[in-house]
Amino acid sequence: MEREFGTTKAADRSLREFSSRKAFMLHCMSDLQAIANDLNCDANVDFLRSMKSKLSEEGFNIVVLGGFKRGKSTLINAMVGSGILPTGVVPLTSVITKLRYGTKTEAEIAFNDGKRMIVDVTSLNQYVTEKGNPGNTKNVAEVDLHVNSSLLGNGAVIVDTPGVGSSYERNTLVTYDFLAQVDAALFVFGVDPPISQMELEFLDDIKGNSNVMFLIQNKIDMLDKRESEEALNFSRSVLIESLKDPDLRVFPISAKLALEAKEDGDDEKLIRSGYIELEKEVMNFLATGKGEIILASARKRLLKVVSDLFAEVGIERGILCKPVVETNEKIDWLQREIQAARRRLDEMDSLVDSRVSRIINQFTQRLEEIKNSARLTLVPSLDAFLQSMPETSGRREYLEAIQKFIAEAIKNNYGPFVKSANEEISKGLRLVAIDSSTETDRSSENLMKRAADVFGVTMRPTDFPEIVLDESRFYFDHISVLKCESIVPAELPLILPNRLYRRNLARKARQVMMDEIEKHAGRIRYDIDYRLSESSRRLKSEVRSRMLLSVESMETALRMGMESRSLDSRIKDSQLKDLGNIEGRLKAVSIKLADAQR
Ligand SMILES: Nc1nc2c(ncn2[C@@H]2O[C@H](COP(=O)(O)OP(=O)(O)OP(=O)(O)O)[C@@H](O)[C@H]2O)c(=O)[nH]1
Ligand SMILES: [Mg+2]
Repeated sequence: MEREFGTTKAADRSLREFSSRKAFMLHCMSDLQAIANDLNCDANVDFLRSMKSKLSEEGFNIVVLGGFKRGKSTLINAMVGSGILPTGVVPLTSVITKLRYGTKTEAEIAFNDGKRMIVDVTSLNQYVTEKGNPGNTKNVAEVDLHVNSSLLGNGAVIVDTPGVGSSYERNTLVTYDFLAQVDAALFVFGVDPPISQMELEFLDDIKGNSNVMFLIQNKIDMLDKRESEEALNFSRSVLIESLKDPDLRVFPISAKLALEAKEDGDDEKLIRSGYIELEKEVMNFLATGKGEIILASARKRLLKVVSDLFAEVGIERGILCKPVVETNEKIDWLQREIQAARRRLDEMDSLVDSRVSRIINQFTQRLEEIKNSARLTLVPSLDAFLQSMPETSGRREYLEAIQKFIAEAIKNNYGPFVKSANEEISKGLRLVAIDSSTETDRSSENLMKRAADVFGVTMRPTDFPEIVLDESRFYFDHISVLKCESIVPAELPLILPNRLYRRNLARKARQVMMDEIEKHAGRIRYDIDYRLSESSRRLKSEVRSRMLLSVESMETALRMGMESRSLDSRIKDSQLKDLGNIEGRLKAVSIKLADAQR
């Protein structure tokens, strides 16, 4: 039998609770899907189907990052309680490896050409390690490792990344590329050395990309108690200084001891390893942060479907019960209202478009100003820097200093703008989203209330859920500052006398500085434009689909009601009974959903 790998109980609880609440929501969705199906409301059936598949895939990406050989893969092994990932003393992991839940433990290799292949975990090192797959000659895109662990079963996906800063430059790039998909990042560093400049730079680069960063000092078993306290104090103070966060927490752990403890079922050792605290914090953060948002948004969407379906039942019943002449007028009225609601949607689209282009213009204008002032100030400051360099410094040193100067100048020039643009654009977009959602929800609610009134449907105020705002749909992908290109010295003949060499290099450096100013502004402008347009497209389609759901369920009610009017009274009676039945099922789901909030 396949073995199940465990997590600690306390840490597991929060995620387990998330996963059982998620299962409950999925259950409600299936109930509603069956009801919508019985009401012939295809739009709601499709909506519920896609919502179900989205929610069942919803989980948390926990990504383990850090310098090479710090114990990232060992930590993941400790998390799932099994030495499944290859670990070792030479730089090893070279491919992104995702650990997902599976009843059977096996590895699925995805290649760059789209092919996939299942292999036994014992041959994993043939694909994910530098030794088995040097320079990724096997063209592996990533590896999905299916593991039967309760932590993964409850929705976590743990990602192992190649260590940054190893002699394999490509591995560092693989890791940078992956950062956009992170829910929680675990940053692992060691005790000896406690934390290096390279690690601080990496942290500085990635800090804007992840929701939260857990800082982990691994390998504390290599030191005695006093030494490990010293190491912890040292790295904490360096990190506070560098990340400008006086309250940051560092988790001292031994991944090696934690893994041994889990494998041997040794609780005392597990406590000693410091691992339990870390796991508890990470799981709590995920379940109460992202998890709450996912569940609350699912619940609100379901309440909206419930209210649409209630109205549908009521309208259909209204048409069936009342005399034809009386209902004809009502039907005409509702049809006109539905047309008007569709027109309001188009107006809403253009309103969102114009507000988003105003944001784009505002920021591109500010960017243009920053670029222009950089052109006036950065070259003179480069010249001043060049003048200050001592004549005695070597050519290589000279070149490196210039490159560093340009990179710093560009980062300082655009960095603060990018940071504030990210914050302000996210805020601005949120406002647009709130306004357009509120407006659409209000007009759909009004339409429904009046239709209910006209057709004599009794609806309680709670049948109209509050605004549904799905934050994840219109989030804004943050922009970042690119790395600078190097000055290529090859064009400068080395035989040039020093003074001439320097003069030529200075000229080239000025050119590179000007090019970098342009290039960065262009890239940032493109990013603002592209990402905002993407967010606005997502927002419009979200708002539209919500309104259309209400409109389409009313149209179905009208169609079904009218089709049944001409039927003989016995069939009509039986249809009315069916509608009563459906209404009862709907009530049951709405009570279940109301309970879910408690
Ligand atoms: N003493 C001690 N050794 C550890 C600990 N965690 C990991 N190691 C050792 O450190 C070495 C590197 O561990 P890995 O887990 O392969 O490190 P990694 O960060 O995944 O390395 P790359 O994939 O190459 O970036 C191995 O020899 C591990 O046994 C620990 O807590 N204590
Ligand atoms: Mg590794």
